[in-house]
Amino acid sequence: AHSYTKYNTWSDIESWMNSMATFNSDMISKEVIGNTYEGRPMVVLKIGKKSGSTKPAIFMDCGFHAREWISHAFCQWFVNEAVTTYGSDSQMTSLLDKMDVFVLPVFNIDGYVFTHTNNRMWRKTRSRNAGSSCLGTDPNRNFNAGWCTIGASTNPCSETYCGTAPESEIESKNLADFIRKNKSIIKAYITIHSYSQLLLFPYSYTYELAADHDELMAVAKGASSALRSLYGTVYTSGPGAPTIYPAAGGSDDWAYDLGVKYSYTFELRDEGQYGFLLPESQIKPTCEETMLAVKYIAAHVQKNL
Ligand code: 0X9
Ligand code: ZN
Ligand code: ZN
Repeated sequence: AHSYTKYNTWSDIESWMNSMATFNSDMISKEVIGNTYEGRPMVVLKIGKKSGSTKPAIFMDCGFHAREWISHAFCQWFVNEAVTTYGSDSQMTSLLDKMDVFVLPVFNIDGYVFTHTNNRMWRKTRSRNAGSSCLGTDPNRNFNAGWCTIGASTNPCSETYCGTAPESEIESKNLADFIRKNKSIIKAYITIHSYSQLLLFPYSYTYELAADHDELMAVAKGASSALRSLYGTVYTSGPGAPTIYPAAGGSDDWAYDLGVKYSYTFELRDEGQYGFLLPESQIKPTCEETMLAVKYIAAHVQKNL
């Protein structure tokens, strides 16, 4: 059964999405943006007060990398917080009155299923690679942003294999198509990973500073201090290349170069004590503190519409 303080299976997340959409039909609608390699539906939940006209939106995804289970947990937490605090929390109410939030709770569904059934430490997708017995591509090396020029591998057996071309993975193509289609309304792109306690923004494919560097840094620092205010968890903010490592083909850089100015990658708890195996007892505190950072970014985006 589904629980916000557990790491849920794909099947429990799928039923949860259906019941969330059914029981909150005034706030949530479901859209399948395509299927994964193994044929599972990639569901986006659109959360917001229904309005007559098209609203500006924030896009957030979780579960790019299969083993980063706290990421998947956060998207579920966010959706629940949105619907349960709408009407009582003034910031959430204003946000969902004026904007929509698109949430893709699990991007790499095939990989996530594999981490439950076969290998808890799987990272990549599960697609076949021609001429190799190794499976999968790193979806965060598969976007059209300096694709495969740095911090990525052309070896299908590598954990950072960039694929045969940008968007060679159907999951990347489905996401990129959805964002391109909604480009005029999407004002922010947030992608949730773990671990290392970082709040990253472009660029990762180059050491050059983004045109909006100063604003992106100021918002990241504000979001990090909001996060820290709850339990003292310390985050480092900065552009990807110098802050974590240079790595091309990421969805954050791609979204930014497409024109989505507020593009952020979260690396959630912890700093390596448990790493990807973060205990379930840390789901609640991690999600509560991360909510403050995401809401900080959202408030800034909303203020600058
Ligand atoms: O390497 C990644 O894809 C991310 N770190 S993780 O440990 N979750 O794998 C960092 C992504 C930063 N952004 C880009 N490289 N574009
Ligand atoms: Zn990751
Ligand atoms: Zn809460």
